[in-house]
Amino acid sequence: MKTKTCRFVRAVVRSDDFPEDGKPEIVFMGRSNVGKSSLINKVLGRHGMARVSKTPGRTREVHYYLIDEQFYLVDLPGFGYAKVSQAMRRQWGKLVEAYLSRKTAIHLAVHLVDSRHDPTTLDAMLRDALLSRGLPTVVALTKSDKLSGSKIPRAVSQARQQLELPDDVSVIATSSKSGVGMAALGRVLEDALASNPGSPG
Ligand SMILES: Nc1nc2c(ncn2[C@@H]2O[C@H](COP(=O)(O)OP(=O)(O)OP(=O)(O)O)[C@@H](O)[C@H]2O)c(=O)[nH]1
Ligand SMILES: [Mg+2]
Repeated sequence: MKTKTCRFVRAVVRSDDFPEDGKPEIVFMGRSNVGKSSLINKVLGRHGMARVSKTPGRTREVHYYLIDEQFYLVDLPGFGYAKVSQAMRRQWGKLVEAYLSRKTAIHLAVHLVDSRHDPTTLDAMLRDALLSRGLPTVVALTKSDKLSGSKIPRAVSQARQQLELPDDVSVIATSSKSGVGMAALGRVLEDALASNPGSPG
């Protein structure tokens, strides 16, 4: 997607610290190390904007990037990293719960799933959390550069089946390395920004 300016504005650790300026938000969610920060950078065309981790489970805060002074891209901390303590898991759950409850601001949730692996129980829980709130959702299969071409369509239909996605949720194969899927994802983001959250179409 074409953007002019992009800046990091806030790292939220407390549920009462989310921006309340009414600007639209597009949130990137998925398990730790799935490629959230990389995808944000790639879709913005800004290398190094969102921090890409060398060790998984790094991003512990909700990171807000303000794009063209108009809308936020939100990098949510990843779930499912084994080395995180129970207490941190609970804290993560609370923060995500509080984040998702602010329905009106969220125009789109991008749910990232690794294209090489089956969705996990946590992915199913995230899908439930998004769909039960009626949040517009798109599933991005990440790291598709690691699959041979013929395996990509299969991964897309498998993810759709295994996550039992309704027809209005698209599944897009992406790669932050090769750029595959960025045009399609960019279009979904632009459409979401142009729509009112909660209203069909
Ligand atoms: N081959 C390949 N590697 C990728 C791709 N996207 C991300 N990676 C790698 O996967 C690792 C994790 O990427 P991040 O973007 O930091 O993932 P994240 O989901 O933000 O991770 P956390 O913030 O720790 O939850 C890094 O080593 C990236 O270089 C991709 O499309 N292709
Ligand atoms: Mg990250």
